[in-house]
Amino acid sequence: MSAGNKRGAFIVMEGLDRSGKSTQAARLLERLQRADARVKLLKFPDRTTGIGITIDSYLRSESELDDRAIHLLFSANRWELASSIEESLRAGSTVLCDRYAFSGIAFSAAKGLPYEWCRAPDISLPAPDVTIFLDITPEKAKQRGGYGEERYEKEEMQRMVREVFQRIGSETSREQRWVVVDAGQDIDLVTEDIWRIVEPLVSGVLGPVTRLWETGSNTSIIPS
Ligand code: DGP
Repeated sequence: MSAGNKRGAFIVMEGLDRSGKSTQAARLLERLQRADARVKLLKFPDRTTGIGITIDSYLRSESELDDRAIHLLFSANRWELASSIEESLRAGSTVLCDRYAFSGIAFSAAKGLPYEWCRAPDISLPAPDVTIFLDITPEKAKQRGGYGEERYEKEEMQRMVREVFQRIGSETSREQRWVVVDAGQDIDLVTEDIWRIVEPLVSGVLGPVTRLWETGSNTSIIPS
């Protein structure tokens, strides 16, 4: 990270189940480390916290919960880590996040909950500087190993999730960039496409951390 008043970049990766997100996040982490960036990799849901353990049990179909209740728990799981994300960014670390609030909207709206209601609990979370959407057809994703092990890994569900992701992308502001990468192509080409997007951010970002979907002030969620 070069001097000046730059902070770390906040990079989010989103996509359907089996889109290759976790593999690409691991590759990107390694590359950022090789580029000498201080970097923190997070994954949502974070299944290690108290809330995360409840989410994990729900995803494995070991417990049942009302659709709205589980939606709010996914959001609370992000809020649990919001101030530590902001602190890391301010301290100059790049934060790389495997899934974020966009998954929150996509998966719950795909179940039939109203889009605006789904977005509401995540308003004011730290906003990514770029969101990389790994786009793959549900047909192609299904052909990859492991599909079908968890609650949402069904082709029809994934088709609706993809449609909501496309709506989110079309509504994302220019400042909060949404970049689509073809995740159906060769794995190394996906890695290269991602690196081209991320490389300019490795040296840090000017300006404060912004908030998701806020219309008013950019007040920090942690005291300065
Ligand atoms: P992963 O660990 O990336 O395989 O994600 C687990 C599953 O949880 C996956 O099917 C996507 C889904 N998911 C992730 N975040 C959210 C969320 O905020 N809300 C809902 N309803 N589902 C989510």
